[in-house]
Amino acid sequence: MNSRRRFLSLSTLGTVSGFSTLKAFGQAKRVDGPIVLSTWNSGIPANNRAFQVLQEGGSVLDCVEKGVNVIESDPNNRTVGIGGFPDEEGHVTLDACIMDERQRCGSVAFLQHIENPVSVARRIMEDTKHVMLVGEGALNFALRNGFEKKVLLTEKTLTAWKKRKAEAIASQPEINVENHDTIGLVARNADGNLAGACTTSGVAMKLHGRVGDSPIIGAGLYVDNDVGAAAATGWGEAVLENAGSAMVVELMRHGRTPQQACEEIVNRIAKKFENWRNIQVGFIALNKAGEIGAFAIQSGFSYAHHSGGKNQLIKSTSLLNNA
Ligand code: SD4
Repeated sequence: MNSRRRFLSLSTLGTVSGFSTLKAFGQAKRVDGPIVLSTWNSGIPANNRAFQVLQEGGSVLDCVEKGVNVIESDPNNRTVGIGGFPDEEGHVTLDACIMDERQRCGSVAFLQHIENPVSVARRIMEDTKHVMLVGEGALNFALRNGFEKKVLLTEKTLTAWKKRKAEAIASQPEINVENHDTIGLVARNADGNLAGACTTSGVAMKLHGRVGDSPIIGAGLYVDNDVGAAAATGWGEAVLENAGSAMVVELMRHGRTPQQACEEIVNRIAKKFENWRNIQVGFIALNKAGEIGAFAIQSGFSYAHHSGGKNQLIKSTSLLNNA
């Protein structure tokens, strides 16, 4: 089926499940072909891998998983997987989730010793009747399913952690780009199907046991194959309080473009979160038609967009202009 006919048939399907798909995409500027969209500078290598998976015939679920795996396995990334910054007690604890075009989702939180938490989340989604496992239960599940137990704290990260500990720097809202690298990645394959993944070690120096927005379906990530997908980065508490990613998708369902939806939810967070001027929160969004959007509270948020054969790093617009 050519892509135009494929898109039309998907739109028709959308009308079966409700009025909103046509309403949302009647005006949309349709973009053909696979699209991968992800957060921050590390989105570039993640997108490259994700796109390669699609080219090799992988599913859109494989694409989002393998894309973020690259960043989880990069010891130089301080906010995801191996090399991730520890909590205030010195433990690296990871949060991740994944969601596919069939509305299935999997999630892990407060998981230690496993390099690729998003792959554990996928196994939970595919091999159990549950969505989310946490802590020791998640670790035991991973070990039972062949994941290797690893030391995630690298020498470099340990040195940085000791310095912060000595300076008594507790977890605090961080707005600098160097402190954010959580990867949220959403994709649409050539058939028009959507999936997403999100993975992080969370905010540095968090309380032991703290879980952020990233593994929470609807907060750090949300995918609705009739509508679109969104992912969040930044101060997770503000995203959690506003069910951020689900709200972005819901606004797209009701006709907002991805850009309008991201802007509206960032504005809502700014209105409701008292300390909003001192935090960063950013969203990326992709709709079924292939349009994208991104918006953040602070300047400095970047995202990577792979479409039409090009993988580009783009500076997001923001509510505050404090570059
Ligand atoms: C969290 N949202 O744990 C994550 C942190 C993050 O870029 O996105 N950093 O709150």
